[in-house]
Amino acid sequence: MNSYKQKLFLFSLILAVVFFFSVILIDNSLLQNDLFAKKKASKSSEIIIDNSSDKGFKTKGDWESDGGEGGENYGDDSLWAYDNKDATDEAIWTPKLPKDGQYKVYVWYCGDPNGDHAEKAPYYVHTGKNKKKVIVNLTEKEGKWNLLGKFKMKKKEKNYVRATSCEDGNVIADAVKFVYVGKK
Ligand SMILES: [Ca+2]
Repeated sequence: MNSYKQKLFLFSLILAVVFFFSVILIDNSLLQNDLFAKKKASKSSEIIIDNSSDKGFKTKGDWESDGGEGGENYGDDSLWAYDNKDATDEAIWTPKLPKDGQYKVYVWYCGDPNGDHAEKAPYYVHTGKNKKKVIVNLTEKEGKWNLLGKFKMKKKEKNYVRATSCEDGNVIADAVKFVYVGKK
């Protein structure tokens, strides 16, 4: 082997070794992240219900998909209902709660590229026979979890979040999250 071939061989060998260890390191870190995510999810008892994929979601009246064009959607898309003073369109997110206790409830909604979303969108949190109305400004804080409040819930009772159309602008139905935060 002449010196050029030796150098080429050595160089290839080093590349192969570096590549081999990179693959192992990346694989291991993905595995760690996956394990961490699973551990975190089970510890916090978090339930997410999205319009596009989950059984706990249903609508009444007229809702249309934005096809993901609003941007900042949770999952593939969001639904929207035209402004309508009769509040005849409803979206309902019903969780299957693991246990009785306090839950923080969050809502996620997509972006507002046409500037026609409601600033005073009504979301109602129903807990058994009680109901709390929370007004949400859908023209800001899009594409993230926004807290509606902390609520005491019993798993045997009917607990759900309901959004209705309103005359202030378009209302969005995207995702809702329930996070168990303790017994009291
Ligand atoms: Ca969605």
